[in-house]
Amino acid sequence: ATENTQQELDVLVVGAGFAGIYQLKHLRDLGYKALLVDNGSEYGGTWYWNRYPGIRVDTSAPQYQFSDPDLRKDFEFKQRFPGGVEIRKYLKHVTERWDVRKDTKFDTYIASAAWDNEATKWSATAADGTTYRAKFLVLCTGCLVDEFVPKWKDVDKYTGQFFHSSSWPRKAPNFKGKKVAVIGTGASAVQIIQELANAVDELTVFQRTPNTALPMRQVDYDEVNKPIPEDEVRESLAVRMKSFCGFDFTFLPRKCFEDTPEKRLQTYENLWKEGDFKYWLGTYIDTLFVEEANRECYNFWRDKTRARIHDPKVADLLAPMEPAYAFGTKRIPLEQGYFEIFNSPHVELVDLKATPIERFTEKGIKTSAEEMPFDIVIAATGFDALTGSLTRINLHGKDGTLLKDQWKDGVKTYLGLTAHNFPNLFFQYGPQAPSVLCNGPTCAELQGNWVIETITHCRDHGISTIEATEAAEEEWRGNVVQLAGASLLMGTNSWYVGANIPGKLREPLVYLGGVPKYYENLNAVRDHGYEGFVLEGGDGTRVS
Ligand code: NA7
Repeated sequence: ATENTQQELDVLVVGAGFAGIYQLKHLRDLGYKALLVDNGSEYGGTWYWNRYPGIRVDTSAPQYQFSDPDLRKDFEFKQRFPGGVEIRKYLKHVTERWDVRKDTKFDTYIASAAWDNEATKWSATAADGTTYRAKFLVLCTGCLVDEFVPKWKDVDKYTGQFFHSSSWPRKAPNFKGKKVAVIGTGASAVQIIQELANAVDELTVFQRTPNTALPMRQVDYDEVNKPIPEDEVRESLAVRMKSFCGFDFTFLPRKCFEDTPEKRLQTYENLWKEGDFKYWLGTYIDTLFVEEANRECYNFWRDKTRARIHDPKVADLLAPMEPAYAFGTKRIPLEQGYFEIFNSPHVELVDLKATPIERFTEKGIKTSAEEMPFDIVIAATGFDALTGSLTRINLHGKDGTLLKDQWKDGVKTYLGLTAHNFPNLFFQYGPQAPSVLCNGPTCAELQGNWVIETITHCRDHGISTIEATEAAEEEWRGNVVQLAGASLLMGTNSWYVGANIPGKLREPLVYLGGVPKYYENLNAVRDHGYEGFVLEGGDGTRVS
């Protein structure tokens, strides 16, 4: 074991998913001494940890990749929406091509990091005692990482198998002949339920809030359905900074009621047929902002979905006549035959609003209505999204304050990338950025390029520290709050507003101005000499 060893670096990058891999490759190309560390034992981040059956990306393959055309010369996705195994293969290919392994250290959890005022460096300590001293710390720690398992009474007394969707046992459980429960109906649950429905004897799904899952429209690429040709892929990647959520499509340039009812119906039908997130993020521009427009969108979804469910009582739970919340204000899962599963006699849907879980028992779950035995219980109950992976690290700022304490009365960031009191620290996919409303690779590159440019600006101008001002943070937070307040998002209990974690402050955690506006903001800050930051030279003199 290494004990108290020390490594001097220009940049320490934490987290070996898309964002971290991109950072390492490009920082190294510019001559920085950079190291990438990760708690896991391989590349992948989310795709390393999440191993449940059916795991798949809800973004189509041409969009879910880096833009570097060289990477496509000898790699081709086999499905429109690739599964976890294929994504890990892709990342293996990328990391080999970019030759990043020699500067990556796995099985390394950074539990704490502190800013050293004198040395103007970060000092990060791994669980094994190694200290990394780096001029810059870049956290690419993901936005859906810190697992949330509700504190059910007596869960420790349950003797069957129990695990969170994101901690799927590496030795896959045998589901044959088993009675299995899935708690939750978010994107993870949908994918798990679709796989387990055919593998288990009996499946019980515990639903608290209905989702509004949309048809994925998967395509297996083969001789008939050929993969998208390279020139089209290039074109589609070229437009993603112009799309609200970083895809090759965006909201329609018109409002819902600007179309006649006939035209609207046709528009909905077309989007519906295309699959992907188009019915959510490629529809009328006012859908997430205006109640009546939102309701139109919900009604079409509801009618399409109810037609797939045989029992009207089950349909009332899965796709109620009155929406449980505004359409699209919770992350919409993409599905493949999800709703039909509930027509099977061996699948049961439990409505947790009517019959909540009271406690666990030795054999299973006791709701207010009955006790139900299970061999396996899966909690697909989500994550402490956006802030969890940052606040769980003991990050000490300039004055020693922990980031989690600094944020206890509300998250404050500048540009969703930096925080006052934390010089030379950048975080990606964090709060107050497009993050979960941005295609992952798009934002890995967008934010990643900006961070790399900024670090390079400092190097080229003899700047040793760059720190956001409190005023800039206030203004950015105001901006985030205002944008979210104009939308329907704040009215829904979702992890976009921190409402899924008991005790977590309810506040907008996502920047709702869209990718193009965000991109503009980042560029403007750079072009105006890093407005909103204090930059200091090596001798402590203020550069700007
Ligand atoms: P999500 O989207 O947070 O879904 C969690 C689900 O678990 C959701 O249906 C919740 O219902 C449910 N939940 C949470 N707490 C409870 C309790 N206490 N009792 C019953 N049900 C509960 O997480 P996912 O893992 O599905 O998806 C996360 C992201 O990963 C996804 O967006 C993709 O980007 C990949 P609720 O709606 O809160 O009533």
